Amino acid sequence: MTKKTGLSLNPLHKNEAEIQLEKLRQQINEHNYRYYVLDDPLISDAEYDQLFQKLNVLESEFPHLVTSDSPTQRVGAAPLKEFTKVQHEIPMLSLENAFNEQEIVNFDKRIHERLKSDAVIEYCCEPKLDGLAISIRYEKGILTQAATRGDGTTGEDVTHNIKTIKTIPLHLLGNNVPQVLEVRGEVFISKTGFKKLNQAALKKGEKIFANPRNAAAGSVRQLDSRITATRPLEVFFYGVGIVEGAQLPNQHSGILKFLSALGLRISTFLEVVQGTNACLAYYHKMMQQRDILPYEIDGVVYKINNIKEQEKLGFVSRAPRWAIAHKFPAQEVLTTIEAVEFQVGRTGALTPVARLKPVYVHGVTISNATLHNMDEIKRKDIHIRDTVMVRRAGDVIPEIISVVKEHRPPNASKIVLPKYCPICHSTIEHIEGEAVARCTGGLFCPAQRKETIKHFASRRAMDIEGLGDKLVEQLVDIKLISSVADIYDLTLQQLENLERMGKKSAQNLLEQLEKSKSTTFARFLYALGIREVGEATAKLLALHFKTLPALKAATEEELQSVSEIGPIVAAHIAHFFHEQHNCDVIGKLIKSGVHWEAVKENKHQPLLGKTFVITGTLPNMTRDEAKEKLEKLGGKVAGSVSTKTSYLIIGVDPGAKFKKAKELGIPILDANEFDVFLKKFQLHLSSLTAKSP
Ligand code: 9MJ
Repeated sequence: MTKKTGLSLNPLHKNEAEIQLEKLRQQINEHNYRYYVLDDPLISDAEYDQLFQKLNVLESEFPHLVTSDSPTQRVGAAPLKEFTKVQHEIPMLSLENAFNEQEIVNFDKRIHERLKSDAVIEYCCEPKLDGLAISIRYEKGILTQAATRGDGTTGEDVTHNIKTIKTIPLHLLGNNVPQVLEVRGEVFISKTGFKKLNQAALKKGEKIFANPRNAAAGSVRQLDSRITATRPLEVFFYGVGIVEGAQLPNQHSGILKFLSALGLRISTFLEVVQGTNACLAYYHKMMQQRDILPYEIDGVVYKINNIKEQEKLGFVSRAPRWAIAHKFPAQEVLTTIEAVEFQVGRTGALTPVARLKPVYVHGVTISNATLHNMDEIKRKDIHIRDTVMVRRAGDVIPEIISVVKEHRPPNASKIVLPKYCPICHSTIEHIEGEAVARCTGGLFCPAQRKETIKHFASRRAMDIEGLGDKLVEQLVDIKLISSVADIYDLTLQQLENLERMGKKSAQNLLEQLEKSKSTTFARFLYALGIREVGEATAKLLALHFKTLPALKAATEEELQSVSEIGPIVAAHIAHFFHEQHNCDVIGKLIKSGVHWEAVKENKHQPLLGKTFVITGTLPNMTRDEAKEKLEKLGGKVAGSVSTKTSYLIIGVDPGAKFKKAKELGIPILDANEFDVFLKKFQLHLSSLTAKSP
C-alpha cells in the first residue's frame, strides 16, 4: 500500500516508481554537477528544492527503492563506533616541498638527468590546497568507499562522511564510466565556510577551529556523519589510483579533464606550461590571487604532464619524483600585543607569552606568540600595546619579529618580570647573565608539579598511557596527587568519581599504572626530571653507574668522568640527589613497586660511533621504536642533520632534513632500505630485546 501525498502522482506501480525515481535522481545529479562542479546552475534554488522534495516523498513511499547513491543519502547516518582501516593498493603519495626558486630549478635538473633528456619539460600547474587528502572508489560509477590517506598505505574508511559532501558525486556522470575508478583529491573548507562555522561554534559556546585545515580534517574524521553533514566541506580532485576498464589519457591534464567529465570537481586554475620559468610565473600569479580566492592555498604544485615520463620517474619515500609543491613563504602580519603572561615550566623557567589581538593569517588564527625570555624582549624592545609584526611558519609557534615603533601608543607599557611566581607566589630568581628567570617554588609550585608529573608519565619516560596532561591538571587541582610518588596510590574509587571518567577508563588507567612500574633504569632517571638530564644523558648515567645507589653516591667529579657530562649537568645531578624530598619521592616510588632489570653491558654494538637522523613518518614503526632499535645497536639518534650524520632515515613526508642531507651528500635510507639495514643486525637485536637500557 502506498500513502497518498499532495506532491506525488501516486498510486504508482512499483516499476513506474522505479523509473520515476531514476529520472529524478539523474536530474538532481545533473543539477548538482552544474551547481557544484561547473558553478553554472540551470535552474533556480527553488526549482531544485522542488525536485529534491519530490524525490524525498517518492522514496518515503517506496523505501525499498532507496539506493545508496541517491542524492537523499547525504544527510548522515547513525554514528560509527570506530573507523575501519582501508589498505591503499596504490599508495597515496604526498609531495616534496620546495621553498625557493633554486629548488625548483634543481628539481627540473634532476628530472632532465633521470629522463636523460634535454627537451623542455611540460608541467601541469595546480594550486596547492591545504586540507585533507582522500581517495574515493567508484565501482560501475557508484561511490562505494572513501578513505583518508593515513600513512599513505593504510587509511581510515570515511565513506559515511564523504557521502555528505555535496561537491562529491555519489554517482558518476556520462556513458564513459570505468568499471573501477579511484580518485584522489583534497577535502577542504572555504574561507567563508570556515568563518560561518566558527561563528556558529562561538554562538553555541563550542570550541572554535584554529584554521580551515583543522576544521576540514576534524569534520571528515567524525564518527557521527550527521555532524559532518552540517560542515561546509568541498573537494578538488587531482589524481587517480586504481583504474579498471578504461584507457585514461596519457597526460595528467587530460586525466583531470576526464575526471571533470565524470562530474568530479577539478581546480579551475590548472595551467599546462613549458619549463620552469613558466612554472615560476604561475607561482607569482597565484600568489597575487591568493587573497581573492574563496579558499586557502599554501602554494602551487608542478607535475610532469606526460604520464609515461611520470611512470619512468616513479617515487621515492612516498613522494612522486614527478611532482613538487612550491610553497608560499612564511606569512607575516601586523597585530597588537594586548597583554603578556608568564608561563611556568617544569623546571620553574618563566616563558613570557604575548596575548595578541587575534589575526587570521592565510588559514590560521593567531592569538599568542612566544617572547622566549626577557633578553629577547629587551633586544626587540617589545612593549604591551605595541603594534608588532608576527610570523607564522609551518606548525611552529608564532614569533614576534619586530615592533612598529612609530605606532607605539602613549599608554604602551614596559614588560616587567614579575617578582613573584604568577602561580605559587614564590620569589622569582633571575641570575645575572642568564637568559632564563625561574620560580623558586620548586615542587611547592603547582605549575611545576603539574609539569613534573606530566613529564614523569610521558611516553618516553614512564609511558603511562591514559595519564594525559588534562587528567594530571585535574588530579593536582583537586589535590588527589601532589607529587609523582602519589600517582601509584590512586584508587579505582577515586578515579571513577572524576569528571569525564567512566569505570572502564578508571580500570584501564590502573592497569597502565601497574604496567608502567616495570621500566628501565634509564627511563626512570629521565622520568625524574632532573635538570639538564634528557633521555641521552639518562642512558649514559644508567650505563655508567648501573645502580641507583651507585649514582646517588657519585660525587660531581665522578659524574663528570662520564663522557658528555660537564660540570653544570654534574652539579644539577648531585644537587638533585642531595635534596631529601627527592630521595623520599624515589623511595616511595620504589616502595610502590617501580622496578627495572639490572643494566646489561652491551659488548657488541655494531653501530657504535654512527649517528642517525630520522625524518618523516615510518610506515612500519614509530620513530621512538626506530630510535630504540638503533640505540640498542650502539647508534646515536640526533635531531638535526649535519656533516656528522652517518645516515638519514626518511619516512613519509620528509621535511627540510631530507633536503639538507641531499645537499651534504649524506647516505639516505628510505623505509624499505632501513628495514633491510635493521634486518642485517636482526640476530644481534634479538639477543638484546629484553626491556633494559
Ligand atoms: C593539493 N594538496 O592541492 C597533490 N595537491 O599529487 C595537488 N596534492 C598531490 N596535487 C600527488 N594539487 C600527491 C599529492
